[in-house]
Amino acid sequence: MKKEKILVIGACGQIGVELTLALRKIYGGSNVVASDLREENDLLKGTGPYVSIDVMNKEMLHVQVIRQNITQVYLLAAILSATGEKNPPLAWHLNTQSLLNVLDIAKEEKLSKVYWPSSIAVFGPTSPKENCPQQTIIEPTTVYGISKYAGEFWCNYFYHRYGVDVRSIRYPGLISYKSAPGGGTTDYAIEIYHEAKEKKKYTSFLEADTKLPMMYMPDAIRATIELMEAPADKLTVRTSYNLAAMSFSPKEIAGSIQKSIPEFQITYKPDYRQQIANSWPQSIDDAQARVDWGWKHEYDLDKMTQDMLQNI
Ligand code: VAH
Repeated sequence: MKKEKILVIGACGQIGVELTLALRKIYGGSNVVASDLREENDLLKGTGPYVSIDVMNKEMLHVQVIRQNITQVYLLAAILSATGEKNPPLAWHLNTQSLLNVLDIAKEEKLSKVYWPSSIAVFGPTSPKENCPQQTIIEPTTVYGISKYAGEFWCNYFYHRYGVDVRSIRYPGLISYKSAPGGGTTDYAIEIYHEAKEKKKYTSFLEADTKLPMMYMPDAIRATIELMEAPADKLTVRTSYNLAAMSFSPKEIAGSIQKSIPEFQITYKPDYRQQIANSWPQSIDDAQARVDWGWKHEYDLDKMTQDMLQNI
């Protein structure tokens, strides 16, 4: 069997840092090439090869895939929901063209697998708010959601038309402490832990009762690897899998923090991100992921809060 050599594009982002470290533990540091436009993240230094790649330069990317004998690509580079609304054409172009560049190269070089994250941001105000199903009315109202939903169809197309084994997960909001968040609407759920420890207070840019689907990064990393290691014939979804762990509001995460920091105070000052959050479901039905590849989350809100406050 050909030795796997993985290229992670966007390796210095919120997901990329932890996913690169997890993949290096499994495949060996030298077999996971980390790449980004940014400076190498300190946590990655000394754990494996790093190369600066612009995923929008298809020719340069293609040369690197050949030169490094890459067999799998994880494409994590994207402009997220809040940042995307500040420059919709750029967000659409980067989020879709980067995927098409990778899928084309995967087809030409017969790569063994590709991973590309989608998001629950594909759902819009006409999708069911509670237990939003894998297949339902999907009318995204952010350019991030539009680009992710379009990308899901490209993944499905390249799988069925060209046999490219590309796999995808609709991540909920992801919370982590090892690397900075990337300009999303759910970033409040990361900021709140840092400010609770440093200042014992936080002003939320979402209203108190804004309930959203969320997940702790260790669960998201494990889900990604479990999906990529699942037998191809078990997978019935080639657009992108719904994935869920928990749902909570700013008021509820504040309550969880107050169990450890009783003096912590939260106030609310909603901004433009409130409208984005209002367009998304409050909870997700991930039954298909649980059936197809045995997905099961491990972190609930209080278990995540304890781990976050211990490690920040
Ligand atoms: C965002 N963190 O807020 C991302 C995520 C479900 C939201 O995709 O844009």
